[in-house]
Amino acid sequence: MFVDYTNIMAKAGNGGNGRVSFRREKYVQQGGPDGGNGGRGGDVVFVADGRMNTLMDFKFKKKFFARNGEDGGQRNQHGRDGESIVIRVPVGTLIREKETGKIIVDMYKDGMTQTVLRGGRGGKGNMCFATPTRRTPDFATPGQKTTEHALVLELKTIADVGLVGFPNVGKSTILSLMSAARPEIANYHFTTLVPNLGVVETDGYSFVMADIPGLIEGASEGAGLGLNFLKHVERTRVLLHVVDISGSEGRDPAEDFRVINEELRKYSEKLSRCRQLVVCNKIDLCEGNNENYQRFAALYGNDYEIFLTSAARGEKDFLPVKRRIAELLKEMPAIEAMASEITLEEAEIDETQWEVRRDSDGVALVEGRYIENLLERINFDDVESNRYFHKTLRRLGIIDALRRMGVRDGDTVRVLDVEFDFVE
Ligand SMILES: Nc1nc2c(ncn2[C@@H]2O[C@H](COP(=O)(O)OP(=O)(O)OP(=O)(O)O)[C@@H](O)[C@H]2O)c(=O)[nH]1
Ligand SMILES: [Mg+2]
Repeated sequence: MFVDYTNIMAKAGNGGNGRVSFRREKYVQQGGPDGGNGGRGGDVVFVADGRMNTLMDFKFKKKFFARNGEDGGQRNQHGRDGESIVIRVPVGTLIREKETGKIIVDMYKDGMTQTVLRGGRGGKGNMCFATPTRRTPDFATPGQKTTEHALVLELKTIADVGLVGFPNVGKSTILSLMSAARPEIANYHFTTLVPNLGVVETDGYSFVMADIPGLIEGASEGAGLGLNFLKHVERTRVLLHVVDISGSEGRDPAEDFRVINEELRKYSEKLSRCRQLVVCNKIDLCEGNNENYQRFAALYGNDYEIFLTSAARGEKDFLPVKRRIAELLKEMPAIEAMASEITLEEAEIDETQWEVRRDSDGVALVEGRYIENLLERINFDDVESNRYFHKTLRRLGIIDALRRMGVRDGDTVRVLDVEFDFVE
């Protein structure tokens, strides 16, 4: 069973509560406050794992809760942080918020790690609130409580090259000759029922190739296995379109080629515009009669690069195919991640929790709980992160508010302890 779409429930850990406590020692009448802070809750972290190729495991395990932070203790003991939960998914898994369907993150790179839900902050113990004038604070703050989130996991395989074609034309055989993958190969239709991936190496360059179940006419209306699997080659940069040039099953290879392209077009504009190389396979079955091939080449030779191959004769015919693909890929832009459309934040922090003002020196300040929380998540050395930060300021209306306050291009703005130049 192949699973490429499923729901799960995830929850980061609650922050532990801060503690109220006072020192009790022999002979000490009134000890000072010694209530410790609560620990942070664990995060929910996703990792893209190149060895996985299905979301099957998630059919059985649905709940992924990180551990809560411990409450603060007496004698200045801080609560322990809750353990994070790490969820491994296949490369190419999109993680969406179920409620809105929006993409949280595209786990598009092997080894990529992404925190999707942050553990709640620990509360502060009363020892934090002692001041010269307030020696016995009898309060502490609670840990931040987190909520459960319904997430959708959707696998859209990432591969550089996708094999497409009718059933039984030799796609899986070709994958097995070009890579170390060992997909099932057999002389009947729909041998391949799930996408297979293989790493192809040539002259020190390597790329990933995906083999999917065969397509037939009407696939876009659900014939055969339908178009369900095309999403697993939708993100490829090159399609390797395989035809049985011998017509060994009584079909016309030129017509096969047209039909498959028509189905690709019906599925998606993007897929139909994808660079295609054509492999005319099973030439060994033509027994010296090249008529099919000549007709095919006459029809499509101007628009496509065509390779004549026999997978029955081993990998020999596929060495030039490998090399050509590598050449093409080297010149193409890398596969791009799908943009994140939403980040999940714990509800307790409210987007209205910010304010702008000027300090006594006239420097513009941005403050508030939302901003503190935002800053915790920003890495200013990272361009992406920086951009997100500025976008968020704009989205919340902070940029407008600063402008209304008279801040102009180039003025310094201080956000907590970070300073930056205002740009409209
Ligand atoms: N004679 C000959 N047989 C081939 C060649 N390539 C593949 N075959 C045979 O054709 C049959 C189908 O090969 P597969 O690689 O399973 O074909 P597929 O396109 O993956 O088929 P599906 O998974 O059903 O879509 C197998 O019996 C292969 O051994 C070839 O070049 N010449
Ligand atoms: Mg196959």
